[in-house]
Amino acid sequence: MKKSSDVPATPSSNHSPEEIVRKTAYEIEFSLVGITDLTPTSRSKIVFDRWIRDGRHGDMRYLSAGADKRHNPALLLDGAKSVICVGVNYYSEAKERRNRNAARHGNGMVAIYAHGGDYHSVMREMLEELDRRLKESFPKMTSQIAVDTQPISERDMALKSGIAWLGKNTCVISPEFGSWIFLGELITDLPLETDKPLESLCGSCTKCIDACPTGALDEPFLIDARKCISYLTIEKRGDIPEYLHKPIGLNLFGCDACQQVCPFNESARESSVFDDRQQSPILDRSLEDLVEIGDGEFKRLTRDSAISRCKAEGMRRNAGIVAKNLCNDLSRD
Ligand code: B12
Ligand code: SF4
Ligand code: SF4
Repeated sequence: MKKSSDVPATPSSNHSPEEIVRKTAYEIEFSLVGITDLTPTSRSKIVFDRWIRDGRHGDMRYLSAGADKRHNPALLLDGAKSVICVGVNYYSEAKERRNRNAARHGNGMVAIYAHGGDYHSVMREMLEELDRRLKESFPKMTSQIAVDTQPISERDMALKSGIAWLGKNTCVISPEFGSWIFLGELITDLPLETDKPLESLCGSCTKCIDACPTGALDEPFLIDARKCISYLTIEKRGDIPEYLHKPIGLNLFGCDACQQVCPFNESARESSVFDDRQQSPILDRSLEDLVEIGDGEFKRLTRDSAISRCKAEGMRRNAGIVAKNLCNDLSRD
């Protein structure tokens, strides 16, 4: 464990460096902050290598690239010693309600993380602010920001830093906010005292496994992305295998099923950062429109939205599948 007295720069107050980090992060409205070092757990390495070897990552080849950095995140920053892990609560009841009512309005469901502005830019701006303010206290500090942008397991970092524990749905779950949290990291050369991991609280519960429409959670704590609706509707290019069309149901972009049933999300709190006033204009478009949406129109409507990730072609494909499922549902009623 690192000692605070090893910190190279003199902080501008009587607080310990760890206290300064925490206080600053909470002032910027991060919901969670924890500190860990850069050594990945051996379990994480074994799990990840097996996951790739078994082809469970599907076509996400970027995950197998950069394995050197993934297994040795110290390569990401010269002299890196600590990782400041942050989480931001993104839950919104209004966004969930919109999904519950989607079919009635001829729309598909969009995972709530993607309803508003792109979380990558929001988290990055918040991390830049954290970086800037910490450099006022530690002028010699060097750092590197990560939010989906670096070849590291952000969940593994969050687990090690004690801000959350691992659920069988593979999401990390915080005692205060459940699993509705985005993760980000500030990798730094500050030698900070590390926090302790939390125990998993799933116990004998299997609600997420039972609720997964496609059986993607075929092993507790491990996913087969090739069957996950989130992967199929966001990351996968080209056709989606026919046998998965029906289980996709009304999920137009992403999927929240394994989080919605989790008992630790029952007391979810409204996000103060990603509130329901922000909504991508593409959410107002009907399935009929989306089946035929043009490339330019899609680009315009998804500027600064995580929905841009599936590209116009993916959106047309997804809308076609959801429209077919909606039609089948209605003809059965
Ligand atoms: C690829 C990816 C996906 C893929 C694969 C998901 C998966 N479960 O692996 C797909 C497209 C399916 C996906 C979906 C979603 N994603 Co995603 N995704 C990522 C990304 C870019 C990489 C994840 C990865 O490397 N997966 C491979 C697996 C093997 O690794 P891992 O999940 O990191 O798990 C490690 C730890 O669990 C660790 N470990 C430690 N102790 C133990 C103990 C045991 C027993 C085991 C088994 C493992 C283990 O080992 C694992 C390997 O390193 C990360 C960002 C990042 N760079 O980390 C975001 C990320 C994981 N996604 C995120 C989100 C929000 C989502 C969705 C909720 C979005 C949605 N609603 O559609 C869904 C959730 C679906 C689900 N149940 O996972 C968040 C996670 C938030 C959270 N609270 O957990 C992240 C961190 C992005 C962010 N910056 O906030 N995602
Ligand atoms: S996101 Fe949906 S499809 Fe993927 S594991 Fe969770 S419930 Fe299953
Ligand atoms: S639904 Fe149950 S098994 Fe799944 S993550 Fe939540 S507590 Fe764990």
